[in-house]
Amino acid sequence: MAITRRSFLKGVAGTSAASLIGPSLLASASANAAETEGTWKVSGSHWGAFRARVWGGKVQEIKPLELDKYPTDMLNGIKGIIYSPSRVRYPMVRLDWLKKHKYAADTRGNNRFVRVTWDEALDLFYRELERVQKDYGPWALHTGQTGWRQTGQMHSCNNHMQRAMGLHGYSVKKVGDYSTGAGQTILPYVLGSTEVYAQGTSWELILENSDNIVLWGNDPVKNLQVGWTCETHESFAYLEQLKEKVAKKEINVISVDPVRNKTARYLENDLRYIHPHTDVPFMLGVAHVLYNEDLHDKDFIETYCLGFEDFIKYVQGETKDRIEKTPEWAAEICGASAQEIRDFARMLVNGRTQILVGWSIQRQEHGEQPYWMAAVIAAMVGQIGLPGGGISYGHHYSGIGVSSTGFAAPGSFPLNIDQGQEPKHTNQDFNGYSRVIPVARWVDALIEPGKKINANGAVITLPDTKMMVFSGNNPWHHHQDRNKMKQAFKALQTVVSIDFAWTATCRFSDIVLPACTQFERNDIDGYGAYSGRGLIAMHKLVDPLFQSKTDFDIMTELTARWGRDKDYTRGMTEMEWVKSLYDSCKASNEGKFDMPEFEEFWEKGFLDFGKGKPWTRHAAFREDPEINALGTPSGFIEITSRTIGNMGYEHCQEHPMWFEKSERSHGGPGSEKHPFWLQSCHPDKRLHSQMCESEEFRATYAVQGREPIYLNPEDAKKKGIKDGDVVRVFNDRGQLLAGAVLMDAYAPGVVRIEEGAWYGPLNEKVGAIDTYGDPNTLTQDIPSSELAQATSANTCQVDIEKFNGDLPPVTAFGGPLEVA
Ligand SMILES: Nc1nc2c(c(=O)[nH]1)N[C@H]1C(S)=C(S)[C@@H](COP(=O)(O)OP(=O)(O)OC[C@H]3O[C@@H](n4cnc5c(=O)[nH]c(N)nc54)[C@H](O)[C@@H]3O)O[C@H]1N2
Ligand SMILES: Nc1nc2c(c(=O)[nH]1)N[C@H]1C(S)=C(S)[C@@H](COP(=O)(O)OP(=O)(O)OC[C@H]3O[C@@H](n4cnc5c(=O)[nH]c(N)nc54)[C@H](O)[C@@H]3O)O[C@H]1N2
Ligand SMILES: [Mo]
Repeated sequence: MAITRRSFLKGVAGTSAASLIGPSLLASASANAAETEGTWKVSGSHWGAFRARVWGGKVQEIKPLELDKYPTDMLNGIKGIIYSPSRVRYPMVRLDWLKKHKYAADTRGNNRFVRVTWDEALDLFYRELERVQKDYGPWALHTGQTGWRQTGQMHSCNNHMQRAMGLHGYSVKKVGDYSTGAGQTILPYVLGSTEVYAQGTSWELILENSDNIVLWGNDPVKNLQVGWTCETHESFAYLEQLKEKVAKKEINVISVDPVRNKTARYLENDLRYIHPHTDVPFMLGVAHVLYNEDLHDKDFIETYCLGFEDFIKYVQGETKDRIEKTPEWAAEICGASAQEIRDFARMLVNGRTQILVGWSIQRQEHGEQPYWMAAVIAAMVGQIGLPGGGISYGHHYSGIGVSSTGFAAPGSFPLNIDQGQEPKHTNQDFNGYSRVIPVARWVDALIEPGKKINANGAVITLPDTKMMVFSGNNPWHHHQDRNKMKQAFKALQTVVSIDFAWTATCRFSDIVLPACTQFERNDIDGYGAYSGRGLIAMHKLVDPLFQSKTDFDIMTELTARWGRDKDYTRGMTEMEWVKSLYDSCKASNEGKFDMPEFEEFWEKGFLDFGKGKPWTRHAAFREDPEINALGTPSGFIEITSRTIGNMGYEHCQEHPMWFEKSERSHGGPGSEKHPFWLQSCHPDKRLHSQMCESEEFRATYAVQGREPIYLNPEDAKKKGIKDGDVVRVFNDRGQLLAGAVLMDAYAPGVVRIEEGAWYGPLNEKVGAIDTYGDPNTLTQDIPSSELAQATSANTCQVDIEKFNGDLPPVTAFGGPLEVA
């Protein structure tokens, strides 16, 4: 998708011309002037380790560290983060909140802010913390949202905020996350651990032993570009070998996906297309074939599993629905033919088969079911615990599958207050409200405080939130249904955001504090989240820009307001903390890994411990299921779970089942009115909303300055839409503008807008069009089920039309409207 810089700039509003051609272009201009001058410094990031050339107080150039053989092109977006016109420059307070009475919640989001001094901003923040604790109590303050803070263990910013808040008083927290909410809740009942965050069978063993690999809703080539700590990209060496083996027909790879995704396009492997959200019917059809053709591993089920008999009655149509889950039944729903379902089932047992499941299919209504059902299929195949066989729920994430060296990574700045300390306010009376709530239910709490909901066997009472504090997360990207959020935010009295980018969350806040980026502070990070490949010294590249400060400095100054700054810092400076994290890490690896003194490490920039030893997941359990019992109630794989059955829920019962969705494409509910399924997969050229503010990098993929929507050329033709057109995407929840990109990789009826696109509402009113293209303008804010209460972002139907009106400018970028 080529797009000229001019037409890209045309779409951008809310920034002055100077800031547009501003720092990032200026930086590259001076780079030309001095191509070799300056100092090279090592640092690391979610996008990998790199060296940066710093000259004239500016970052001029970034190149991957030589250890990284498969760097992501997102490294090209980093400079644009530092020098973005969307940087938070000064402490800002919302005008109406400051000047009007009753917090002026009705105009929250109008983006009109006044500049204040650091002292004024922190005094206001402290005043509000005091007021909320005194007038209400700990239940009225919610500090629980977490997210993808930039890398670095010392400056892990959410920890800084939590520790500072903890020194003041108690507050409401969350359980679970947006990534794997449904998966991490169901799998402990089935396989005894969350599985999603567990190390998986090593790629070497998969390449050596697998005859078939199923990529189930899984796009590792796209998603392994980033890691939770500094990413090594070692997985890509294995994906490269896999590509060769696919070409030589040594391994049969099959993607089960409504989209020919980036991985399938890279590996050039087969695609088993199924309609969105119909994995469970497809899998039930497969189970029917395995059982009725006597292909399932009876010994494995007998030795390692519990509750197969009850489940198979459901498959055979002997339970209350009386429906036999034949391939013909499944074909009606999932769009694969009965023959294709039979072939797929027979393929699974033809040699060694490794099933690799992605996370998107559990970020949907009833997201627990495909996860449970995939485990049941793997159990029926009977290869769990064998190298190159069985099931994994993580091989697309943070280098899972790259063998571990056993290196113990450094710890972080403490999230909690130190032992023996107490907060200023010791009140722990939560007034009958729950002090921990499922992460994705906080907006429901704003709308229906006091409501009781079921969650994983417990009853939760949603608190009556008055104040929220956000740091290192962007809820106006990560949460669903913007118009519902706009309505809900009227219940809040005070919202505080600490960020370096003026995100939509800042726009909808009252007090905004400018943090600096990770490139403006010193830190230390593990290299390879699961492989334990080494250690990275994150050297500060430049001083904090504008009036920004490290989160550490911000919270030091805040806690000083109630005399607890020494407790917060333990009397240590930034570099003393970095060194102490290194020294504890050195101590815990004593005798195993040779680590030099801190100064030598810091000078060198990184430590490399090489490769780990190959390993097979679930092998110990397979070897001896009594001694190495799983963490499930029975110790076995629970195909039927009495514990879940006893909870008595409607949408998650005693074994995996097919439940119709509230919205579904291809003839499903809601598809007559809104025919297209909107998937909001993770972005290829961002980390969620991070890097969207990187102007030149965004221009490489934006269409007329808007976020792309990917759709099938035939669908586009029917709608009179051409490649490069601006389109309006809408449903009953909202509307947005996006730029059409036509691709055969998308099946008819399937469209994608990547999550993390910045929300740019035309104004603060409910229903206002989003001018840039945040998919969460359209998504549903409903729970997966009573079990996990997890986000269901992918259950979403929309319609599309060519936009023929006057194009409104993009309002997402460029910071607040500064009112004097
Ligand atoms: N529709 C839809 N929505 C989704 C998803 C989806 O698939 N579809 N996926 C969900 C998933 S899996 C996830 S993990 C979430 C991600 O949601 P988030 O983690 O909230 O997303 P990020 O964009 O990474 O937001 C991080 C924010 O922290 C700020 N930040 C980073 N480092 C620092 C720091 O050091 N200090 C301070 N003060 N601020 C910092 C960044 O500028 C950014 O604004 O989104 C969820 N939302
Ligand atoms: N580049 C990049 N990588 C990332 C991230 C990022 O922001 N950018 N974020 C990281 C984070 S926090 C997370 S949680 C992970 C997310 O990892 P995932 O949730 O696994 O990733 P997605 O890209 O959302 O979806 C993966 C695949 O699932 C398919 N899919 C979606 N719905 C269905 C369905 O109903 N059935 C089937 N069979 N397939 C379906 C999609 O078409 C896509 O090919 O990625 C991580 N990696
Ligand atoms: Mo995630």
